[in-house]
Order: sequence, then C-alpha cells, then structure tokens
Amino acid sequence: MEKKLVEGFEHIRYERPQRSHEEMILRSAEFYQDLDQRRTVREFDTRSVPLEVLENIIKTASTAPSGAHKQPWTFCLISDPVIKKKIRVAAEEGEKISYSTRMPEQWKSDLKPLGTNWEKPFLEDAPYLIIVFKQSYGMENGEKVQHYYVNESVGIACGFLIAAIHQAGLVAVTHTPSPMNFLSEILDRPFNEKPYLLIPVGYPKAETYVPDIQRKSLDEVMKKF
Ligand code: IYR
Repeated sequence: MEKKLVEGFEHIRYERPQRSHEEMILRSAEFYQDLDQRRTVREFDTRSVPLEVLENIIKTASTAPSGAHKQPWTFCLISDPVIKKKIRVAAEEGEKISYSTRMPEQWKSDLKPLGTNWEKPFLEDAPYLIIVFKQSYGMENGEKVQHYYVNESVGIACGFLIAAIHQAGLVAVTHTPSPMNFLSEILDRPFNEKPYLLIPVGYPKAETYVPDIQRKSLDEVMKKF
C-alpha cells in the first residue's frame, strides 16, 4: 500500500473510481429516486430480520464522519422482548404526559396530519430497536477522552443509519420519547453516554398506510450563488 508521512503521521493513498459525467448523473439520480421512496413507518410486522442485516446497517452508520474522528456514538441493538416491553412502558408513560399536558396546542396540531399519539406499539412489534447514544466524552483506560461536535457527528451517523435501513429494504421511525433518560437506566449505559434517538427497525405491517406528505421542491431547499 502506498503511504506517505504527514507531520510524522502515516497517510495512505486514496482513490475513487473515475466516473464520466453521464455516469455520475445517472448514479446520483438513481440514488435520489431510491431514497425518495423512504417513508417513516410507525406500524411494524413482528417478523424477524437476520441479525447480520442489522450489524451491516450499524457498521454503515459507524462509517460516518465525526469531529476529530472520535466516533462519539454507541448503537444499542435490542431484540429481547422483555427489554422492549420495559422500553414501551416507560416511553408511553412519558408520552402520555407529553400529549396530555406538556405539548403546546400548536405542536399537537402540527402532528395531527401524521397521526401520532402517546401509544407506541412499534416499540414491541418491531423486531429490533436501535437506541443511539451520544458520547459527550470518551472513556479509555479510565481516562476521559475529549469529543468534538458530538451532536453533529451523531446526527450524521443517524442519517447514514436511516439510509442503510431503507437500502436494505426495511423501514424505521425516528422516535424521540420525552424524557429519554429511562433508556440509560434500562440499558445500564455509562455516565458519558446520553440517549440521542430511538429507531425501531423491521418490515412494515401488511397494508401499511403513511401520511400523504410532499417534499419541498429543489427551488425551495437550494439557493444557487
Ligand atoms: N415524541 C412524540 C411527539 C412527536 C414529535 C415530533 I416533532 C414528531 O415529528 C413526531 C412525534 C412522539 O413520538 O409521539
């Protein structure tokens, strides 16, 4: 492997395949068309999925760029029905209070078209729950390790995760139960990890319906200079 030293550190040669403009246009259009088919799904079939698929999806998420390459994330993969039940009970307890007293009317009316409520059967129906934890700092041999841009890094990794779930032919919902700290207790996570996102993964229930929402046009989201 070709290598060179940069300020005393080894760098390795990196190359990507050279693609023609036509090929890039085709590939980027195909990738867009595939990801444009992704929809958040809240109703899951209970059918299981091979563990290897979930491992590949999490490996993909963990290829994301991160501040100073500290990879400040932990992905807890849950299939144990007892743990799923505990998570559902705790999440619904919080959500019940959120929907009845914590969320302002504006928020609830914004969610009306999506048909969400405090009940979260997907927390037990989905064959897998991925709970993403952000590491505010790292711990190596009892020493604190500084992490950088933790929210940005973990957010990007979750984007990769969601795209990989879709690409595998599965569906997911990005769930943010409020409050979320019960996840640290149930999963016995160390103090440097905070829950970031809960993502049930699996097959959609037979005959699933999703809200008829539209995406913003390119003109709305892109400004050329
Ligand atoms: N956490 C709640 C409420 C909720 C909030 C937003 I913003 C959503 O896009 C969807 C749901 C819940 O999970 O129901």
